[in-house]
Amino acid sequence: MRFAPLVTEEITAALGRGDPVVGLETTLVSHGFSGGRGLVAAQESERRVRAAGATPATVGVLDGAIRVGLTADELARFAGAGSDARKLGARDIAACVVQGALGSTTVGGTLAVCRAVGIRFVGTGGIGGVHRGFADSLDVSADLPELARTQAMVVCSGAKSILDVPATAELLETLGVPVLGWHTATMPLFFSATGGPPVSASVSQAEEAAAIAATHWQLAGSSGLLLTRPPVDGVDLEALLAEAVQRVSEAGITGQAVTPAVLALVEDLSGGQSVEVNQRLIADNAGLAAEVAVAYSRLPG
Ligand code: PSU
Ligand code: MN
Repeated sequence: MRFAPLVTEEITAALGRGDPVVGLETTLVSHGFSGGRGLVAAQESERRVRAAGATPATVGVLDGAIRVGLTADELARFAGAGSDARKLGARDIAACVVQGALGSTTVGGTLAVCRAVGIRFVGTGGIGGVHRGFADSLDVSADLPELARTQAMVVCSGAKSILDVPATAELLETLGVPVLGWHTATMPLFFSATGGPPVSASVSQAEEAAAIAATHWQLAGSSGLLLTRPPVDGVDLEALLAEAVQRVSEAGITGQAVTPAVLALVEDLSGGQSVEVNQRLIADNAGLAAEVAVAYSRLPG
């Protein structure tokens, strides 16, 4: 079919054999960091996925096609475009393809593509969620409903702490999405490891997480799970985050532009400290997603 996702031969072969494949998003590459520094996180994520024995499948829209698996040069185009790239939730993908624009998929957009091609594990930094002040703006990330309807496990460091994390945790429960904590009983707060709401279950082994995913999919075949991993060397940026959210709101920035604007301001206000933590946790999460994908592929049938 003309508009079907273009999947690389390597990934097609791996999926055909039932070998582990890990989906990776591109919004963090283009919009998540300033100065093209998202490329480091993306390359390191791919390296970590391979090191754990899985195949990385980075997703984006390029030259009129949904692409699953990108070359190093193609990945660099997303980093180079920065916020000139379109930010693609699931609803934005089709228009971007047809109009031939460069588009980076969010977690939600990436999940929609993974659903179409049969990728069950995704690694990222932090998912989108319920924004602070949601009662006035009704700004709730489309990552959440996509997670609720996709048979995939997303490994992340919780929801970005620029959000209302307790409200996000409540909505995840409402949507029936299990929130597993990797060696933790509370949901990590992205930049910091502690202080979040309780997870629905704590897990300590990749095999355990894989078996929970398989069991969950027996009951709810088309629903997703979160595996949340606290950042190593996290930092408490709460005061900065609150200030950044406030300033972005005062500047009248709304909708899809909020997250990139807040992240850029946090980068500034933290003197780059947030960048290091962010880059590291993204790669660590990709590595863990690969470990669980490998364990899943070895579960006894
Ligand atoms: N976390 C980051 N950097 C990012 C994002 C999350 O540290 O760039 C991106 C992810 O792609 C996520 C998206 O899916 O932000 C959510 O955006 P929104 O809140 O507009 O739905
Ligand atoms: Mn939004």
